[in-house]
Amino acid sequence: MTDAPPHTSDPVAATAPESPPEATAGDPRPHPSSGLDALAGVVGAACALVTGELVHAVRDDIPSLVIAVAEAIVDHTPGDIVATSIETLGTRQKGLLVTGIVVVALAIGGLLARRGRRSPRTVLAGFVAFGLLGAWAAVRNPLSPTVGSWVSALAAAGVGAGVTVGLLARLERPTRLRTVTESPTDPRATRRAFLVWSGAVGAAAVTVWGAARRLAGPSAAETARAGLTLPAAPADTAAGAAAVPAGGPEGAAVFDGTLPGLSSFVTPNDDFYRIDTALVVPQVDPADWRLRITGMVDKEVTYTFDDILAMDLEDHTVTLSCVSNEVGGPLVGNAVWTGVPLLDLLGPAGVDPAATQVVGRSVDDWTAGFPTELLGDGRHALLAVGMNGEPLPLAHGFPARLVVAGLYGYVSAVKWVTEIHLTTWDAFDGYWIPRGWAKEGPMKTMSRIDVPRSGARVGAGPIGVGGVAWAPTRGISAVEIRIDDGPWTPAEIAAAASDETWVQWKAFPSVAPGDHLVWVRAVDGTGAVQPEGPVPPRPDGAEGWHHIRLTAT
Ligand SMILES: Nc1nc2c(c(=O)[nH]1)N[C@H]1C(S)=C(S)[C@@H](COP(=O)(O)O)O[C@H]1N2
Ligand SMILES: [Mo]
Repeated sequence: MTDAPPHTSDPVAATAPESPPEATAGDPRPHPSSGLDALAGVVGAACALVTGELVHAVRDDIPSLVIAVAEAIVDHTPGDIVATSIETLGTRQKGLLVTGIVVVALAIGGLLARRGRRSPRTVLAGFVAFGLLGAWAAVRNPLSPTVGSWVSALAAAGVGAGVTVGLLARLERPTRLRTVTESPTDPRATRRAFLVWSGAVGAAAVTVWGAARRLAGPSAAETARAGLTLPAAPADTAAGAAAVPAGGPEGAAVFDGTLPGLSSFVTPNDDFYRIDTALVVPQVDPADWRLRITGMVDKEVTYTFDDILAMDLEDHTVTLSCVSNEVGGPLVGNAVWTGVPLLDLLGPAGVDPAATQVVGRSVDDWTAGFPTELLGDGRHALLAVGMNGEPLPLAHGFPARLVVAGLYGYVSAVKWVTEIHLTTWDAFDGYWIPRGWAKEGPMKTMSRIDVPRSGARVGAGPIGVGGVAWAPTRGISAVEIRIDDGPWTPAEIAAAASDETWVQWKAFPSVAPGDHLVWVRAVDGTGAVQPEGPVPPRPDGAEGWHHIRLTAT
């Protein structure tokens, strides 16, 4: 088109044959770019981020810079602003955070390039600042090697600055990439060459990124887990234990399969809720894993994973719930945990009787603490290595985690645990405490309707209603349902395996045609009726009677 002779019928070419399309009248020699220099920085920043990913793919203990920055943001976000949203960060929100960081990084690259058009030093300084931030974020992670993190971050900064400066130079320099009719200094030719270069480098970055992701392969932790068979724990290992052979706990007539939509007694691992602050699941190779018992003890003791497997393992069914679970919410599950009682691990260390708090710390430096006295009250408190007959899934704490019956996860259930620290109640606050959550986290009595789903249409007459109810470690003595403002009537409850697990319940009330609300409430083992609430999850757990809406026709 630009080669078209002046007599062409193309009106644009005829009137402004030498002007780039966006040039305005009276701008005889437009600057070859305005937005274009920003593109150099965007591509440069992309190359910097990809460098970080590539290093991470080759050495998986050196964190991805994007993930490291995201984790730093999560940790430094003031608890009273977004505490709940962080604790309940789903995979989607984690993805959004990472995407946000990438977009901001690319935008900053663009701004840097615009500023640094005439001064490569500004670009370099900007990228170095970027690199320092990345390095700081990466070395914060106790799992990552300091030197490696620094090298990765500075390499990324160097690549980013180099690419940006190199591309900017394409905008200034006469080009050889031109068509015959263009002069070497023709701004259009320069611009075209710049775009070609930027596109090529950008595409290369994306390709390398894809390759880096494939290069990563399974981690040492995944490989180790796949090759691991847990020694079998003897069935029903302790008084009151709920060992669950296939089909259900001994003596417990579970309602599995009797009412479609009802939660199974044991929650399959793949369906078990997951909550943690980790943006990528920590990959802990059991060969390198250690559990240290520290603090107010006669002597520090360190266990290897093999030490743990050689001890007497026990199976206990324990219901775990997140303090952030709303009334009727999904952040609760029931699993058979295989592990070693905490008391067995603490014994050889000799706990100072003045210690009043047990603090668990994870490889990613997350902490939770609970009163030492709970270890002696008969509840099961385990270092768990197995979940429902398998090694712990990576997302649920492989190779080992804590499980303490009757406590919300945020004060007890440390995943990827690596240290148990004995201290006093006042000397230390776990991760969520300064972020606005209660220091003590006993689980409240709660019940949930699983079926029918709220909004369901059912036939008038008798209908099946069912769900689960839990109050570890008090147990559930009754579950009652109510239609609209009618009387509370008892539901059938499955025989409880122990007071530490949820129970399934079901009822077959008759409903008249029309819209109805169905309510549930539980009575715990002490006879206390579940409070009506409603109380929000923060600071110490939701309260309230769950209800659903249905239409009978
Ligand atoms: N290392 C680590 N452990 C953690 C957390 C965490 O953020 N990091 N979150 C806790 C919280 S708030 C809950 S509710 C439980 C959830 O355990 P799950 O993901 O296996 O269901 O893990 C606990 N253990
Ligand atoms: Mo939680």
